[in-house]
Amino acid sequence: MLDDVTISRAIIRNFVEEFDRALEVDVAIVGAGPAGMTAGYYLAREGVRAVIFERGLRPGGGMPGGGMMFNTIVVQREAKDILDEFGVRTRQYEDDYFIADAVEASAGLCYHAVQAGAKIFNLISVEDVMVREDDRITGLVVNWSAVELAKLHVDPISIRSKLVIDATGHACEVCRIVTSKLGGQLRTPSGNIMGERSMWAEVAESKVVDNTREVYPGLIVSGMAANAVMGTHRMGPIFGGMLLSGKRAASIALDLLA
Ligand code: 48F
Repeated sequence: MLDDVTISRAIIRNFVEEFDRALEVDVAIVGAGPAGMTAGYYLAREGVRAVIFERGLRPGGGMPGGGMMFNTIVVQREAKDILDEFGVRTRQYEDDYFIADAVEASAGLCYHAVQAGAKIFNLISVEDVMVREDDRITGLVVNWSAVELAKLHVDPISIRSKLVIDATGHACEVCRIVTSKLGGQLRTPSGNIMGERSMWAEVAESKVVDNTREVYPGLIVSGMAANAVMGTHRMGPIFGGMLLSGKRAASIALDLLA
């Protein structure tokens, strides 16, 4: 016999338990795109308490859309090992170019990140950060995306974390909060968000890993957000840089936590 209220209670109780655990974590990641999910996987695999907040319903960010809705992605040779590790099948297209199904790749990243222990909370938007006296970022301020979309006047709640990773893609939303609300100086040449430049895959893909760094005390930037913050080009539907950047963000976080 199935009782409708038991189903409801199972969902509510489990969610509340998991959300309660997420209130204090080691690393809070903003954005469940390829960079955020890769970072979450490599952190959780090392036993780090990592949580990912995603505004949208479905994790994946820009990956399932491939290039202009042709749902194939391209990765370069250096990043193929990461897709292998996630069990995502690739096919060599030409020398350094490998292709994968965009939906399989998104699902693979998501599945392995969650299985490794990186809890993804979808439908939650990060609207602010938490800071203390020295302006160090000490967590996030979150609300339901539905509240944000409906522009309801409902206060958010706070998440404490030792580190935050901004993996919000082109919008680099957490870094924007730092510059607009804290008047903070980011570790960029101008101290501000430099702004992304037009498409140039070759440069963008190699720079995105270098650009992945702690840009403010307690805040690491990863993925397309790293290029937007550092004033580097965009790269379009080649995703190797996102994976390599996510892995690099995890490694920076592990060093900072040590
Ligand atoms: O945009 P997204 O896929 O970022 P990424 O991991 O990868 C970039 C590529 O998709 C593509 C590219 C590569 O060739 O240029 O654009 O760097 O994923 C970012 C995720 O963050 C979520 C957003 O919904 C998306 O799924 N996001 C953005 N802002 C917030 C957020 C926020 N304030 N709170 C919660 N989630």
